[in-house]
Order: sequence, then C-alpha cells, then structure tokens
Amino acid sequence: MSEINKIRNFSIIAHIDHGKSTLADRMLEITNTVEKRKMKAQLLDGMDIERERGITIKLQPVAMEYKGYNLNLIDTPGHVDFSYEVSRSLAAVEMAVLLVDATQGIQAQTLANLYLALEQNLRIIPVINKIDLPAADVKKTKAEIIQLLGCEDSEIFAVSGKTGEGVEEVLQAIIETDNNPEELGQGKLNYSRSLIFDSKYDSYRGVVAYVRIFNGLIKKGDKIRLLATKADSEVLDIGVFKPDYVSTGELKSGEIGYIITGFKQVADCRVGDTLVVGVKESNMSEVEALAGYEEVKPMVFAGIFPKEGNDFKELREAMEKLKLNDAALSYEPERSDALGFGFRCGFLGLLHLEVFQERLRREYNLDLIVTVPSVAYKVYKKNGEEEIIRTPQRLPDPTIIEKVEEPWVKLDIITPKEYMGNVIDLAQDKKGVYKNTEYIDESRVILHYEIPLAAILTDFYDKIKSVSAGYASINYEYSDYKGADVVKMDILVAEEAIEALATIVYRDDAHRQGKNIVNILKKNLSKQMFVVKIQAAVNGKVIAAERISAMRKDVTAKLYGGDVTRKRKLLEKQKKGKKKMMQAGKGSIDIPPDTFVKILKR
Ligand SMILES: Nc1nc2c(ncn2[C@@H]2O[C@H](COP(=O)(O)OP(=O)(O)OP(=O)(O)O)[C@@H](O)[C@H]2O)c(=O)[nH]1
Ligand SMILES: [Mg+2]
Repeated sequence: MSEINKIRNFSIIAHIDHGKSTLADRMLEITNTVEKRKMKAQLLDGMDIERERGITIKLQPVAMEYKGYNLNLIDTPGHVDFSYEVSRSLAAVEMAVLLVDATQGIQAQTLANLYLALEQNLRIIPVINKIDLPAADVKKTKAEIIQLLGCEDSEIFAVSGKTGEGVEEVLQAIIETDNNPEELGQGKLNYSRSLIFDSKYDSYRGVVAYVRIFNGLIKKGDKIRLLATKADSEVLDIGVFKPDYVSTGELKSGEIGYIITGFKQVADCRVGDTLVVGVKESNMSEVEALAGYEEVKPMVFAGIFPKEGNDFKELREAMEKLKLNDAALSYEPERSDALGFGFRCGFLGLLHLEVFQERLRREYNLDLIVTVPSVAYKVYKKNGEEEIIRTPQRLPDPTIIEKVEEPWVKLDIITPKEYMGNVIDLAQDKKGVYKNTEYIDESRVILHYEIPLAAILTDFYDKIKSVSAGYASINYEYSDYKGADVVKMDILVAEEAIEALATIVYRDDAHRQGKNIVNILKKNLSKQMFVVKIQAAVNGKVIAAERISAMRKDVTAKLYGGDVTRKRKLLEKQKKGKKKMMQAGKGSIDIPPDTFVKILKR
C-alpha cells in the first residue's frame, strides 16, 4: 500500500430510490475497492432484508483509495423511518453528495436530508442521477437545485449510476475540495477522541464500534474509555471497511473505521458516545465529549411477545443485540395476561417496526406475536394525574378520564400541481390542518400540513402515491400533542377478547374501523368445527360483528336412505363435539401472523 495521508469523508444522501447505493457501486468499481467477481448491484446493501426489498436500511461506510487519497464513503437510507441513520452518518463526514433523480426532481426526503447536512455545516455536492433514462429532465432538475441551493449551474454534476457516466468527475471534485479532516485535530490535544456513530453486535467479535477519529491516533492494544458510560476496555482489533472489516492495526485523525472493543455488554457501547485513548484517570474529567446525537423519540409502539413463553430469554438477548445496531429502537419489559412476558417496543415508523420483527424472526429464529401498533397517548385523569399510554390495554376506564391527547406531526407533501386537489382531499379526510403552500417551480408545490401522527401511520403513504400517480412524496416530523376523542376498541373472536388486536380509535370512526377489522378477520381465519363469532366492541358494547360458519363434517353422507334415528343421533353427537371445542376455547383458533399486518394496513 502506498503512503496515503490525504483524507476525504462524504455521505451520499437522497430521497428513497434516487440511486445512492448504485452510485456507490460505481465508485467502488472505479476505485477497485471490490474485486470484479465479487461485485453485485447495490453491494453495500448487505442485509438480506435490504436485498429483498431493494432498499437501504442501515448506514454503511466503505473505505476507498483514489489518486493517493483515502476516501471514506457512507451510504445512507432514503426512507423517512431511517433518517436517524442519515444524521449519524453526516456527523462522521465533511461533505454530502446530494443526489437527485433526474426523472423525479427534488422530493420530500431530498429536502429533509439536505437540511440535516446543512445543520452540520457540511459542504454539499449536488449531483443529478439517472441521466441515462429517456425521461430524465436534467435542465429542469438543475433549475430546481439552483433554486434550492443558490449554487452555480457549473457546480452541479450529472451522472448515471447505471452506466457510470460522470461518476469520475464527482470523485475528482471530492478530492479537489479543501476539506482536510486529517489536519483538523492535529497538534491540539495529546490524546485521541473518536465519535461512535454506529455499532454492531457480531457473534464472533462481540461489540464492534463504528468510529470517526477526531483527534490523535488509535492502535490495536490501546486502552479505551467511553466518556458517557465510563466503560473501559481495550482495542482488540482496528481497521477499515472494505466494506468487510479489514484490519489496519491503527486509525488516525480524520479517518473512519471499526474497533473491536472487547465490551461484553452491549449497553456499554452507546452510539453518540466519545471514545477516548491516552488520558490518565485523574485527567479524565477534563476531557470534552464530542457533540453526540439528539436521542430520537420513537413514535410508534407495539408489543412483541414470544409465541412460546420459554423463548423470553432468547427474545431479550436478541433485542439487546439488535438495539446496538438500531439506535432508534426503544423497549421495555411488558407483561400481558393473554400473551405473557414480552416487550413494549418503540419505533420511528411502521417500516422500522416491520424490519425489526423481520430481523428477530430471521436472524434469531424467533416465533413472535406482535400487537397492532399505536402511537403514544397522553391521558389526563379527573384526579389530576397524567399518564402516557403506549398500549391500548392501559387506557383507563372512560369514567375517570378528563381528556386524551395524541401526537401531531408537521407534514410536508411535495406534489405536481395537477394532483394538488387529490392530495388536499386526502389530507383533509385524515384530519389534516392546512398551513401553507410553497412553490418549488411553476409545476410543483410543497404543501405544509399539521396532522395526527396516527392518521399517516397506516396507509397514508400508499394513498398519497395512488392519488398522485406515484409523484407525490412526504416527510414529517413530530410537532406536539393535541386533544383527541378516542376510545379503546376490543376485538373478540369466539367471545374472547384478543389482546393483540385491541386498538385505540377515534370515537367517530370506531364503527367503520370495527367493521373493517372484523371483515379482515373473517377473510383470514380458517373455519372451525363450530360457528365463530367475530366482534368489535367499545366499552363492552358490540359495534360490528361477523361470523364464520362451521366446517361441516358430513357425517351423515354415508347413510343412504331412511334411518332417521341414526342420523339424528349422529347429528346430536356432532353438536356435543362442537360444544367441547368451544369450551376448550382459548388457543383453539389460530390467527395467522400476517392478519396483524393486514389489519394494520387496513
Ligand atoms: N436507469 C437508471 N437506473 C438507476 C440509476 N441509479 C439507480 N437506478 C435504479 O434505481 C433503483 C434504486 O436504486 P438504489 O441505488 O437502490 O437507490 P437508493 O437511493 O440507494 O435507494 P434507498 O437506499 O432505498 O433509498 C434501482 O432499481 C436501480 O437500479 C441510474 O443512473 N440509471
Ligand atoms: Mg440504498
């Protein structure tokens, strides 16, 4: 390896699907970072779920060498649920390649991620992508970017992540910038500080920290201390991402890499903490922590329970390990009469929840019951007490409730003008309150709304897409709590309330929602030996009901002709059988796991 000392660190940020991971592929090729035979599309999307869904979920750093420079790229997700991954990536770099799909133009996540980069004072390198497509409108996209950034036409790059056209020019521009992170922390401190911007539990190596070195040098064997958790350990190995771990024995100021920390406990190694080397214990209190991250607030909650009660320990261990790799996740133990011991988990959105349970199932082989997700409600009781409710079961009796509040979000919708009417109707239908409109250019607008989070959690995204021929995009962020007239709705199957299916709904929407869920269940439950009643109830009153007819074992079919008494006897017997099963009640009716997802997306 030649002597490399110049460093350039950058993240690629964009709206979902605008081509970040594909652009990264071309950069990996140009820099010969990955062998040809190992190359595949969206190589940095290493997780099975990422490959199956064709989206990036986790940030992924990779170290490349180009013309004597050490380039560190961090690929980021585009979906709104994973924007915490973006903000953490941005804290580790000096530059952001802002990628815009030439067939789509600026979208909601383009703006949201750009603002994150500007907050960190990063240099923005605007790049238009997918110029190989016939529908690409480079001129229009350029105009949008100039309007947004106030930059010059000549500062904007146009590339194809597919053909590779123009990608070298972007790399060249990156190395020609005057950001020199290797000089930043030099000579100022006589010890080393690094920011932990991600971490991972690896079954062979234990806790791995993803770090950006801000001052000094870290070598294998160095003693390390984490400032916030005060945990001590030793560097067992250290190196860079290629994108697999490649040991280098040391990392110096300005670099990005991994440290095998030797921490036994996942909780010791927190994302956002500062890792220090070379400070005497007596001087430790003088070390200034690097700016970490604002803790993100989960907005969607669901109970996760093992199907088999004795899997609880496995579930807890799996949660701890995944939590390390998923800083946005929160969880606390929960006990339910029907479902036993499990956890109440908080997520940033539904995709986050879906991905998490999928990872538990796949990576840890766990069989799970996941309750219908809900937002957190604030309950004000008549006796003056306040309580945050994250599960429908906890909603107190209506007679003691003074008022309930639910979280609202600021919602931005970017849409072509011709779909504005549809979009406004939809937002209104979901209790959205219109704020104002901004123009991106003469053909597209940004509509600003405030809207209950619960309203956009379920199918809002799909609906926005369908009323706008796929062109509109959304972004939202938490604003505050506002009054909500809600009730708890129970779902009963064979007269038994199914705890995992209880939801909190608007009082004036309960009937419609109840009908809806009852119908979904009817379609998804298999027939039993007896008639199964499916009911939705509010405060003990049934508001919607369906029934699944009994599967009829035709016991009389063999009896040709007359023998009426025998026939009757058989039918009697069958009836008794039915009763028995019903009394056996609990557990006799299986609710397929995908029913929960269907209900959620109703
Ligand atoms: N024609 C064409 N297709 C592209 C180009 N870049 C990416 N694509 C396609 O666009 C789709 C999305 O590409 P990705 O690289 O996964 O996009 P991304 O921005 O990483 O997506 P997320 O990580 O999920 O936000 C894939 O089907 C790519 O093959 C391009 O320059 N030209
Ligand atoms: Mg991607």
